[in-house]
Amino acid sequence: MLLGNGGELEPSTHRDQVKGEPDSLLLHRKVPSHGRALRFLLIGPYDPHGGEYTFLAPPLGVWRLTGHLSTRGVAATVFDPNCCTQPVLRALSDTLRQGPWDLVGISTTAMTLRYDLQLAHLAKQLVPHALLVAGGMEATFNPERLFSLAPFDFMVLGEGEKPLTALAERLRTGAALCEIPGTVTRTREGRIVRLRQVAMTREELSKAIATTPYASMPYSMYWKRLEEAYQVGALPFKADREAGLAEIRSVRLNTLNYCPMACTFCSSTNFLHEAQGGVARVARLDAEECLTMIRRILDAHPHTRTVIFQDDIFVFTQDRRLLPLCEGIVAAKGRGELPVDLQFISTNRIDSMTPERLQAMRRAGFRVLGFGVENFSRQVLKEFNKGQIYDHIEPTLKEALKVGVTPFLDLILTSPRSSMEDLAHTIRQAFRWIRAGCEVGIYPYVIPFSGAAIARDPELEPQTVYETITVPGTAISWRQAKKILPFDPAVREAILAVERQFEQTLALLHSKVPHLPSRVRSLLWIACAEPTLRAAGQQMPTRQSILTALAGRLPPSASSLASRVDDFLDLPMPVAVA
Ligand code: B12
Ligand code: SF4
Repeated sequence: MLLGNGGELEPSTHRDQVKGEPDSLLLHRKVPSHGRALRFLLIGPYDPHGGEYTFLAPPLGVWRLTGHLSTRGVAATVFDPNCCTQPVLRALSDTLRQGPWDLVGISTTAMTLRYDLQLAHLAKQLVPHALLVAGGMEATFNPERLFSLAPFDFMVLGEGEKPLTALAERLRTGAALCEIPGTVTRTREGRIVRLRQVAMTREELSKAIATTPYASMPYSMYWKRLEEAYQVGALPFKADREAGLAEIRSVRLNTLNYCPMACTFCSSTNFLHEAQGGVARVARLDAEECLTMIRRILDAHPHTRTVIFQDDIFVFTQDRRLLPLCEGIVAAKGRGELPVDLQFISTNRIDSMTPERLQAMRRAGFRVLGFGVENFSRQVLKEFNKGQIYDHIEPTLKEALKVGVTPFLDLILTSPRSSMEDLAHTIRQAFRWIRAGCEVGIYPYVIPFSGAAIARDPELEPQTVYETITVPGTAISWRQAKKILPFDPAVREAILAVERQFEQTLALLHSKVPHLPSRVRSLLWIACAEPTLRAAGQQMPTRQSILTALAGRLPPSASSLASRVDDFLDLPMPVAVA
């Protein structure tokens, strides 16, 4: 190991070594636990750039697994690479040396994969006798690739609770480590064997969520770091400081197993289907169970200001849970069981919102409601398999703003078949709704995550841009799909130009402002899109109105930067329109 020497990994030769493995008998011999309690180390997805682009939080998936495993007599520990007090590789090495470990589990997502694999290689080097297991998104959708990139013994498909319990039982009894539903193994001949598992039932899910060890999760460490990074204490107005704290002091609660809406760009909608090899049943907590979990979170973290419901969609069109839950929250606040100013955030189907539901949510303390609007063009929404939401966007946003809830809209500016009009319309609408009081998060194009329908569409192959990804500290690399660009060459050029300008200008702002919330970033997207789209003959809001809105949302110390944005944009020459 070269840890003392820049923290790099030795070039790995393990890929060749594991080629003939894992044979169930070899695995079986690998981990004698000698009658002591089994020890599993579970590592969350590793995002060294986190915090700037995402709101960091403890990795809920692996924490839930440790809670579940502890009810099965396994001493499971979380290693959270995003919350280390020393360099990550050193911190992990120290933890690995505090073994013995019987199993090291790595959680994977597409965007964090290179770093997740870096940690996997390190684990194999330092604790070669522990079983090395991958779980999460990439392990489920792409086990072949993962076996070829790192010396894993097993992949887990979908929910980790049952497969890890089965592995623990076999390790404890010395039984062969084979034929475990929900795992993928590689035979001696290199053949990949998938054994599907049925998704957890409602009762199983409810028990798993109930075991989440909130009291052990280091939320306060995350809050402290975020408060420092965002310089909340230095904000001049109390209202801004309070808003900053409400945003930061949040705890995440997951009450649903998956969202069945099947948007074409979404991978998580297919996660449990992939694991099961068929359509999985939707399962979620009922209102009473949600309230119990909220009380438990507040007991564990009394300074919590906001509970974020982590579910992909929190409110269904046919929803019998929402109103009783909101009433239950109001009553619990009234009885003093929950702080009166406790707030909530959730992500919802925009077509499931009614004035009655919005009012009930407002009364209960829902402050921000996320809506996956994605795009304001009906055609693009149809392409995303989301056409049914189109007619609900305008009335729901108006109603939400009227009752005093802030809608947060996620937007993808272009689809593969977007026209210039679609793009311009979405920019205009984004600006309109930001000015009306909505928050907006903007992505320029579709990222083809493994598992998403759009990533498997052969027609889109020519539009897909790949990049070569390398596992840091190794020579191991692969080609990963990075973006799907529009077919129309003019739209493609436009969105790439806008993206370039956004990145340049963002770098300027970042040098002056520690934290740029999504409302600033989205206005920056609009400021960068306006000249390009105007040059393409599209109607746009005036430059001045965009820059004024941007200046109004930058912190006072940086508001003068807005007028300098133009200096940093490589503005195109206007095109004469006949
Ligand atoms: C909440 C969330 C976040 C939050 C908080 C994440 C956190 N720290 O908990 C924030 C905003 C910080 C976030 C950030 C990012 N996220 Co995110 N996020 C989610 C979301 C909506 C829910 C995740 C969740 O908590 N699920 C509930 C828990 C209980 O389930 P779970 O994590 O899946 O874990 C279970 C199984 O997967 C499995 N499992 C997981 N890990 C392991 C490990 C082992 C060893 C085993 C055996 C099993 C196992 O067992 C667990 C229990 O059953 C998902 C969508 C989704 N529905 O999954 C996207 C999602 C996971 N995120 C995604 C992405 C891309 C990111 C970012 C990379 C974005 C970015 N550009 O920065 C970052 C990565 C940051 C990081 N360090 O992890 C993508 C991943 C795409 C993909 N196919 O890989 C998803 C699927 C959303 C999407 N479709 O685009 N995210
Ligand atoms: S609504 Fe959201 S979570 Fe559900 S399928 Fe669409 S993008 Fe995925």
